[in-house]
Amino acid sequence: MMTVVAQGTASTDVREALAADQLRLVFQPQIHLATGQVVGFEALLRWHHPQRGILLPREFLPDMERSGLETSVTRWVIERSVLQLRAWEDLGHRGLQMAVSVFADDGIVGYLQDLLARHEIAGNQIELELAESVLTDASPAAVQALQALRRQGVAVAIDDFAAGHSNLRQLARLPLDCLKIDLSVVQGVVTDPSDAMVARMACEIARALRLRIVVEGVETEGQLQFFSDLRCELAQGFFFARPMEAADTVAMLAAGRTFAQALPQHATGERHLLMLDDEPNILRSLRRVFRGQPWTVHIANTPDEAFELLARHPVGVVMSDQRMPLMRGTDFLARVKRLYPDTVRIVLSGYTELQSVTEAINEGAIYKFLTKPWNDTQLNEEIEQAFRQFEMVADTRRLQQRLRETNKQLESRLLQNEERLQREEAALDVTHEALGLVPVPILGVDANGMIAISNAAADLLLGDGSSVVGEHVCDVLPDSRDSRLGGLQPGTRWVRIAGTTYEVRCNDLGAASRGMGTVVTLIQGANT
Ligand code: G
Ligand code: MN
Repeated sequence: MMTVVAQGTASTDVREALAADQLRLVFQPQIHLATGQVVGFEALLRWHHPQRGILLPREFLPDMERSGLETSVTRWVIERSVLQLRAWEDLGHRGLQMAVSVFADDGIVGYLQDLLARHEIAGNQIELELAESVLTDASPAAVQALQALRRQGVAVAIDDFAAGHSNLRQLARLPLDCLKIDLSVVQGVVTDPSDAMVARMACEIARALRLRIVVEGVETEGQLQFFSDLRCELAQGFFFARPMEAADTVAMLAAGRTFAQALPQHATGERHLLMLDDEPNILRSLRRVFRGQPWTVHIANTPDEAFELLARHPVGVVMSDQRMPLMRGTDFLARVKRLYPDTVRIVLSGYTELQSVTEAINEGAIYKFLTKPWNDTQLNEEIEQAFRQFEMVADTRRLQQRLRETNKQLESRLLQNEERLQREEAALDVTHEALGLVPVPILGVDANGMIAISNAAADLLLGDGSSVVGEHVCDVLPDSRDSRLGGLQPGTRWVRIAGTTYEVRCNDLGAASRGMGTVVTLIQGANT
């Protein structure tokens, strides 16, 4: 039977895409932020539709789900990914990882395991990315399937984190290795204080759950700096590279696997001043004023430009015009305060509307309100003072941080000491008890001849059963046959007690311990 497709209508049946071999994978590199190394790629699915052009997954996902083809497509993606890893290996690019978004939640375990074995790819070269909803709705069987894969080294990532519907209770129980922060959050971090806060919280959650963080959709150096500062492990996005065809990945890998030169480098102790004004000639003349000053000047014409610069450089002082078409200076600075609370913020304006100035000052958003036209020398002095203010706060913060660290170290050392004391106390108790059980009378005598320790046998023999601790050794031991015992010189002598002769052995302590004094042992002897 022939299917008649009306002219102009385009099929959205993914079955056809599979049958006519119209699906393709493109690959976006993932970069290790500490080193700039390309550690692997995310495989992204595209449908080369004969009429509609290249379609993104989100454009055909609903159709795919409706026709129940998630499993077939997921298998196709997994197979192509493993084959691509094999191709890279064969070209000498070893140990690369492939992140694969999967739609189906189970049933792929055996399939993947078989592919890995057949193409000799290690489990730890595959990372499965699952949407939050897929993971949190996962059946116990699906969770077990994931665990089986993880035992083989396959990593499991939660995709688009912080923009879905996170069930934190459940998230904490899932078998996960990695958390991908959603692109929409990433793109807001340098301009939107609430996105910045969400990103920080997502990182905290990942740390608490011991998950690696992958930042996706990094487009600017500022965004990258933000996440580097948070010590995120991996990043991907247009800033580094767009998703590319397999052939282009090979060219890129052959040229070297590093993006180190693209990573931001921060030197501390430098002074950075940011100025925002909608009038380019004001910015130009301010630049002239600051020529020769020991600070780097960054200029921005719009708030967005300013936020990007703020994210890229360790700016200490921010100076803004008040009346601008996109945003009032005081509103801009209020936002800067929420993103970078330690910056020192100044308004430079020819326009002094009392209300906005008062508000900004009362909210703590600004440090000084300066007026145009300005006096060059005075302005330079104001900026110098502002930097000193910034550095003072930074120093205080550093000191507080160091204090907190020192306190933490002290606390742990105290804890260690306490544990050691407890152990020693326990050991001492045992020694005491053991001494008590020895059937030979033993005394511990201090340097003055006072008895400090006695065991049960000694008490029985010398004190009629009651403790002789505190007595003088000469009062409880009769004189020896040949000399008084008082001196307790090391050596052996003999005494008679209740008709029995005892050999008195005196040993000075301190050879093998920090003990002081003498141990006196009475050994029943035949010598008379
Ligand atoms: O499903 P997932 O969240 O992995 O989809 C990522 C999508 O985002 C891909 O289609 C990819 O092409 C796209 N993408 C990757 N990097 C960037 C980026 O830096 N900016 C934008 N806007 N999109 C990106
Ligand atoms: Mn994603």
